Amino acid sequence: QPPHIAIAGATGAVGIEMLNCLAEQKVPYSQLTLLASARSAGKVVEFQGKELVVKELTADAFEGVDIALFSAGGSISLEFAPHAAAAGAIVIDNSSAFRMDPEVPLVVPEINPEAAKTTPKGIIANPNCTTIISLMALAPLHRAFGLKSIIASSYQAVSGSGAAGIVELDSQIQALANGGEIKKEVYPHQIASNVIPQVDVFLEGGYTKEEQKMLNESRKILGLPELNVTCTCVRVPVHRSHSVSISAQFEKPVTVEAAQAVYGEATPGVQLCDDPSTGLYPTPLDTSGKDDCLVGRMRMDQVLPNALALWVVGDQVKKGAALNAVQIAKLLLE
Ligand code: 2RA
Repeated sequence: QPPHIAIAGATGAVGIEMLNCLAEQKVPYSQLTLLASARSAGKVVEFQGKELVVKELTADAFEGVDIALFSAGGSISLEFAPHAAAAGAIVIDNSSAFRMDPEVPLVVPEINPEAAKTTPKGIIANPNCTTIISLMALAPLHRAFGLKSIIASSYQAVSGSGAAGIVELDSQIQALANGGEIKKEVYPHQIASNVIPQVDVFLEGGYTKEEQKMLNESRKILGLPELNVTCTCVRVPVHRSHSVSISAQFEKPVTVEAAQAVYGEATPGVQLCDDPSTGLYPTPLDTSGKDDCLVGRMRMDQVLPNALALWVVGDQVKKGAALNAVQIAKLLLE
């Protein structure tokens, strides 16, 4: 019997993409329940030739639901995910609410699928988009050479702030072109033709929450509690794809040729895109709307011993959020 699937946060950028990925990934379902705030309840969503009416997200909205995909922010997940689990659903939560909970697996299906089998709370956490995209490039290298440390800088699309981030960038581009007022509601500084070295709030010690996620989540997903990670997360005027510049140090001797050979059939979800002699390397426009992450600019790092410098790009809304969550659902159905 195909599952009854619910999407909590169904009218947000990620929620809408979850619907799209359910169709693209041909996930079978017997019933689809779309849940959102009272403000969005009653909206009609066209999907696979049917008209679905959005219902209000309430504690008792999960009756009979088998899989509940959440992408409505941490506070909504904290309040409603336990109700969904109590109603018998497996929750796949895209927020950060449960990611570091020792009883909640943090899963990227291509990297640690086995973790999805143990769900004492009935909740599986979807990692942060920047972590997913970085580890899609690094996990195959870790399996081959043993990852020791990560030094990263991210170039993050405005879609990471939801639809509001995209609207802010587009309205500022228009304002720059037509001399209108530059509205700053989502970001502390103008984002159009600018970059902002802050994603999420600052913590003690000067890192942001986003940068700390890269450290904490990479350790949990790879099962490397001693892994060293330092990261600077930057918001850039790009619509949908995150890019990450990485210097990664390894235990075993590594060469560029051996590292490039790692990608291919055995690494679904990430492909090599790397031939500087012909100008071949990935840019955000190459991955936007696509499933795969792309890796390029691979070279021996000139500072760190036995380390590779590389560049990875991936669609933040798809593999960074919605697609990864839907792939976890597919894993549960296998
Ligand atoms: C961002 N990774 O890019 C965060 C949340 N999606 O804003």
